[in-house]
Amino acid sequence: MLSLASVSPSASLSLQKNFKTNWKRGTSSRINFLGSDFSKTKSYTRTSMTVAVKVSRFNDITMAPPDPILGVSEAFKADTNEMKLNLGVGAYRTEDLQPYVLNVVKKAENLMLERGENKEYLPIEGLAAFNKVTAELLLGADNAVIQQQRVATVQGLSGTGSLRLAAALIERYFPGAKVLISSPTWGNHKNIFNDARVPWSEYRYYDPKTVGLDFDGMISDIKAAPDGSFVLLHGCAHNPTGIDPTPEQWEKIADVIQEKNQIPFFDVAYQGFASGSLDEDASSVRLFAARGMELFVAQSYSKNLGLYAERIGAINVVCASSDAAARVKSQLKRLARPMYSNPSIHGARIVANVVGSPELFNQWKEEMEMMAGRIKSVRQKLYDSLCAKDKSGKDWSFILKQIGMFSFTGLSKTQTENMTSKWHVYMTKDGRISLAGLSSAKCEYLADAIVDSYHNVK
Ligand code: KET
Repeated sequence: MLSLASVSPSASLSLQKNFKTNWKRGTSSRINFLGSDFSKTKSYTRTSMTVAVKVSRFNDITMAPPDPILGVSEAFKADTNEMKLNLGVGAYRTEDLQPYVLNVVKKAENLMLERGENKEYLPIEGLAAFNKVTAELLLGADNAVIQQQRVATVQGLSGTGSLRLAAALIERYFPGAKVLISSPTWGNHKNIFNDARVPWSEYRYYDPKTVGLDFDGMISDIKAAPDGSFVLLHGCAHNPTGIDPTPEQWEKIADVIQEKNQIPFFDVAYQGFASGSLDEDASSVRLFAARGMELFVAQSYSKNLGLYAERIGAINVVCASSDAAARVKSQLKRLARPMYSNPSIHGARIVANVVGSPELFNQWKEEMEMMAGRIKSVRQKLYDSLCAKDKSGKDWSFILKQIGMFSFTGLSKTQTENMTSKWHVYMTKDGRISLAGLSSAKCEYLADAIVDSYHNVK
């Protein structure tokens, strides 16, 4: 048996080469390396370890780029400048720029501890009490689709996991069907459909000239898409633009989707955060459901209950009959089982306790209004600071028209780079800033950074 430890350095290099080449060709060289059983070599010394590491089977795996949103938080952490500001990820911070755990969440957790609840597996579809209240919160408890048991609700791994599960269902049961997504949209939408191998294309949404909705472009792109396509819509507080259709525009969007026999697919990640009202923010979804349309709705409790790390959300499929809903649910479960088996329980219990108890529910609404209110107040203050500092006559009022957690500043990629390299303001390269990560005290500083980047960087 040949001992690798006895091979000279130059020979070991050529051995590595052979090893790599052979492996690529798919021969059985891993086991019969130069006639010896590599994995069983007894004199496996430090030299042989080095050889083994240098011929990594992962050599062809290239370094992935940082995530455009979550990668910003990583870069922020590494910055030691004391003026640094993280406006990248959409996560609520207090006026002291600290993460915030809602009081109702703490109360719900205390209740759970008092009850001494166990940690048994959940069913594949998740916690029944959660699934009930989440569909009711979205659609309204008295909605006919709920009364008639026409909604298939499955607890998902927050908004992302719920979108991904629905994408898997589309891939399996609507092969070749296209998903239309807004241009621009939340960065992860494209990843989700790409990974699920669901083809997608974009519809016009944002008009940089008016800094508003390109409604005509949106309608004509949806009309031009194949019948039977899925149309991904942000239920409220469109990310990243902060621009939502008006109720009249929603009606027209529904008309076109209905005419084209398309299936609306709502992403509801900010219910309560756009207007401060849970019902108002669900009105787009309810409008479509009231027309008797079949639709998908992915929900997230990351933002409105601050449960980011609990990964709690749901996928709801509103169907034409209770029978269809039962079948869809069974297939969602079938898709979930080999992916992650069943979801986690902690966040589901929190939501079930908060939404299911009138007392906690009312307290939640108050806390949500407080969070939405703080964001509105920094939005106003940022606008005031920009108007005071920028003497060029530029109209910054679009900031006040946008809703939700974000402001879409219109800053270009190079301007956002200046925001970070010179001002230590971390934001996504599409020009989005999360106002939920801004304090009143930092508004002037941010306004200075924006005015400088906007006027002095091309
Ligand atoms: N949809 C939209 C529109 C969205 O902005 C997010 C998160 C999600 C779904 C999913 O969130 P989840 O935590 O999986 O329930 N957006 C923020 C965080 C992220 O990118 O993951 C963001 O845009 O900053």
